[in-house]
Amino acid sequence: MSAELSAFFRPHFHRQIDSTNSEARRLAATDAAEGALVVAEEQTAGRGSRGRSWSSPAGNLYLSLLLRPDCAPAAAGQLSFVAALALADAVEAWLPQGPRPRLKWPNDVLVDGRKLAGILLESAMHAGRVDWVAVGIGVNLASHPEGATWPATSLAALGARIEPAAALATLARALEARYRQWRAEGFAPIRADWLARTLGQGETVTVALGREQVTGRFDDVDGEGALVLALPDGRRRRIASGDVFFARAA
Ligand code: BT5
Repeated sequence: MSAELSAFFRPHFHRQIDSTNSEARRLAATDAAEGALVVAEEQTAGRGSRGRSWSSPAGNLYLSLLLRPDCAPAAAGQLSFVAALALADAVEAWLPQGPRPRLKWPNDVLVDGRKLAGILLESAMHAGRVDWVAVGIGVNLASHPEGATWPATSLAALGARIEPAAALATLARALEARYRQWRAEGFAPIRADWLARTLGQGETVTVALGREQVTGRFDDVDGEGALVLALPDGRRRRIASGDVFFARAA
């Protein structure tokens, strides 16, 4: 695969790999610079969050971008909102008409209530600062799995045929633009644009946190990207990571 990419990116293309995030982690260990971009046509061990797997047959897009934002650890999670928003920008370009992409906290991209893309952020710290962040993104272009926990979709199923190289060019542009915006202006405009596209704000949601489940009204996302729930007893609870389910169908 080859794609037109700006000078910000140093691409590493693979026909097949275990996981682009694992490769980004290996590159980070060899002191690769920010902008290293691992792209694979197919993954044999694509990963979701919390040990889940990501279905990764050929025909879809799998990439991981290595960033070195030199920020405090608490700010690193903001990059998953940067990535989700960039994906939404790209999906708007791929689907100029019809259903709009919507964002589900923390970083799923849904179209028609179905999951089109997933994001996996991994990072390492050094001396109290963020050393590197790998932003892993999978986009279902040609196919999507049936029977996933959350119903899935693909651009093909939505009527758009986009080749991986063309999808990569669009998404890379959007990622670079949103990352530069975050660096220059901070989290506030990212958070505002993300909230404008989110699903379920003001509604009752249930968040699965490992063995515990919390139900409350989705009030806000705070300055660090945590979900803020208003609980039935009037307390507010801040949640840093978990899986959100809506009371009504999305
Ligand atoms: C995610 O996890 O949504 C993050 C996925 C990140 C994948 C990219 S691909 C490039 C890079 N390299 C990697 O190894 N990973 C990243 P999570 O929210 O945990 O969702 C995983 C769950 O979604 C699974 O348990 C399935 O139920 C479902 N699923 C698996 N494959 C899917 C797919 N292709 N499309 C939609 N849903 C899927």
